[in-house]
Amino acid sequence: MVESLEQLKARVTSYLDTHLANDVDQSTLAASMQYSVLAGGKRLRPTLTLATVEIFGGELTEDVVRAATALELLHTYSLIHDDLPAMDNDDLRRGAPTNHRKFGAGMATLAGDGLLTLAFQWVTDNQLPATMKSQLALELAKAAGPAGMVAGQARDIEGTGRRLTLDQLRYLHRQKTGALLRYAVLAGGIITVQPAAVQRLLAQFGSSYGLAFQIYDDLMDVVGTTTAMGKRVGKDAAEHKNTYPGLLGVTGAEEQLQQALERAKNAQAALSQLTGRSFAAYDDFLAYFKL
Ligand code: GRG
Repeated sequence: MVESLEQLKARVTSYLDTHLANDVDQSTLAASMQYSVLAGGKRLRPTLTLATVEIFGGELTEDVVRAATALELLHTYSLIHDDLPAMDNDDLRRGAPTNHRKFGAGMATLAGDGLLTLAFQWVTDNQLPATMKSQLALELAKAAGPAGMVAGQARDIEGTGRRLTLDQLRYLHRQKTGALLRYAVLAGGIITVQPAAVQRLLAQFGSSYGLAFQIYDDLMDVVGTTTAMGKRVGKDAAEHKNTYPGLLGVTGAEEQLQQALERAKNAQAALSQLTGRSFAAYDDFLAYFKL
């Protein structure tokens, strides 16, 4: 039986609780890394990987959970660095003071560096087959690095104060937020050794889901609350950031969100048809978007 989202999330958090400190050999650095990782968070990315593994009948062994949970380390690094004074200069994340507000910018930078590096350690330091581990590491590097999330962040910084076109903004969002979510779904296909056609559809689902996720985040910055989001809202417009509502208005952004969700649902349906399996578990992830 496929576990519920809550059960999968609990597995991820419990793995982080038990294992994170073991691999850090400096007490303040360990505290700083643990502070942000264990502050909360939806654990959406590793949960997507584990749900995908289960859909294909894979077993959630300790090695699979370790490799999947690595993505939460990497995601948390991106949040810590994004919040730094030299980037977004945010004070609140996951409902708590940001890492640099608590530990200072130097230690926060190192906590991010540590989490990014440790993510690749967890992907490769396990008993999964060597070819699987190298595939996961390659795809994760492509998603997180200068062809993916880091490039998206660079576009974001450079585009601030300039009006991007919708195509440019979509590309930025796909890189900055979409790439890691695409990897999260694809990783489940790599772990269960799916054929190329299935992996392509998984990537399509993840990519469309990721774009929807960022459009929704843009929308929540306009219509959401600080309490619900666990971070300050209303900052994007004040800082002349490029966002979907900024470019298209709230209604236009909602339409684009619906289109991205349609593409995700089409990929979900195509996956069911191609594999003969139920992808109903993805409905729980799609339920995140409430308008
Ligand atoms: C610093 C290289 C570098 C990249 C940062 C992802 C990112 C790039 C910045 C985060 C900016 C941001 C808040 C984007 C909105 C979408 C997003 C990634 C939200 C945070 O993810 P959630 O909602 O957070 O999954 P939790 O706390 O639940 O894990």
